[in-house]
Amino acid sequence: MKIIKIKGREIFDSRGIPTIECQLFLEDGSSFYSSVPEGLSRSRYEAHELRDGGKRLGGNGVLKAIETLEDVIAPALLGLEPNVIEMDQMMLALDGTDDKRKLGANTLLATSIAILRAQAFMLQLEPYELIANVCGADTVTLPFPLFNMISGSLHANNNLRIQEFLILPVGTQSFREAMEQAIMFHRKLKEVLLKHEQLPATSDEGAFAPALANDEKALDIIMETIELFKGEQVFKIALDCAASHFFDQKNHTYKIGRKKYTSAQLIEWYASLIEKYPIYSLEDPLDQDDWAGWASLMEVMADQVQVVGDDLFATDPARIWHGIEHKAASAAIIKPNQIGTITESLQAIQLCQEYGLNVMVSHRSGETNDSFIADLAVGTSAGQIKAGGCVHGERLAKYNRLLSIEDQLALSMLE
Ligand code: 2PG
Ligand code: MG
Repeated sequence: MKIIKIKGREIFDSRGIPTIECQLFLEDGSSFYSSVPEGLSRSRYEAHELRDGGKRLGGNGVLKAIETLEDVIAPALLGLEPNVIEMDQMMLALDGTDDKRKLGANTLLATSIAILRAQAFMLQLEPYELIANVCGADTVTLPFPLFNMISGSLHANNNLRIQEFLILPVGTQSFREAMEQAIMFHRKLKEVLLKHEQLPATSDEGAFAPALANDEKALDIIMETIELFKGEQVFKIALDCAASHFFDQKNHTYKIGRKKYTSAQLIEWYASLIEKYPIYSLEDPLDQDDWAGWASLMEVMADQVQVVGDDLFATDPARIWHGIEHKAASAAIIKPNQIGTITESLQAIQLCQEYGLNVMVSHRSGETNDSFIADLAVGTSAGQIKAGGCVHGERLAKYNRLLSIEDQLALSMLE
């Protein structure tokens, strides 16, 4: 079944910032939608995003990207059967740059996801099943979810330097059970925050954004909530430090409150947090270029916590490879819009899996209702996913898609 039309549309993401929606039509009249997210705390190494610039919508318009989609990409794909791997290669060749600056990672990813959906439909597969096929996998597993509960730093403009305080409902037997525990945690946390005279305002990611004095205070509030589940459910904590955003390039120091830390001092601070709180995972504990710092952090704490590279790797197989060679991390965040195509995201995941790095598929702070990352996490058996807090439709779109996939898989086991 051939592609007969590809249309782009400017829509708005969860923050009211323009983004691309792609609609791809097959000759039988069916059509497939996709839309793409945008991060706020971005890595320097992310692929280029096409934005209009100028005055309209604060320069964030994506009309140029849509023109590119319809006038440059579509003509190359029309009349062909959807095939995501082949078409990603064609688009990469059309772009021809090392950072996607010609066609834009946002344009490429929107097209790539719509092609995947059309191809899956043609083969009567779910998107996650097609991803598993492409990866040569016979089985798939649901990812373990990490739920964002408190936002700080760039995501909340408060005094917290750590960007995300996430919880993991450990020992849960299904995705649904994990989700239910997280929902209850969110409700209890709201009560605890109110008790501490904090407004229960939420951040873009659907986590709370309280005006707390410092990071330890946020951890104490999380611990107070964990205590309320004693005897019923155990929770662990994960932190996304997003340290590149409090790293001072000039002085090569990390700034937390009024204090300045060297890499070694910051590692000591993390070690003290790990000793005091049940921390399972540390994401971006150091700057995206501080490879030596990452390697020494790994030496000190790799057997105590998962060390996750997000800004460090930017979903780029070349940077992940560098990380593997230098033993810089034990896990990688995968955000397809950091790199631009599904094929490259799959390459990044496979590289991690081959060399023993854990994989955590992730949303962005600016999201749409597109739930592609849920299918990506299942189809690749990624192991972990983070898609924000327990409120806001664009976050729940991913979690709800996982609930639906979990049901489908349970049914297919019964057949
Ligand atoms: C992160 C992400 C998602 P952003 O740093 O992990 O939580 O934030 O999308 O703003 O880069
Ligand atoms: Mg991150």
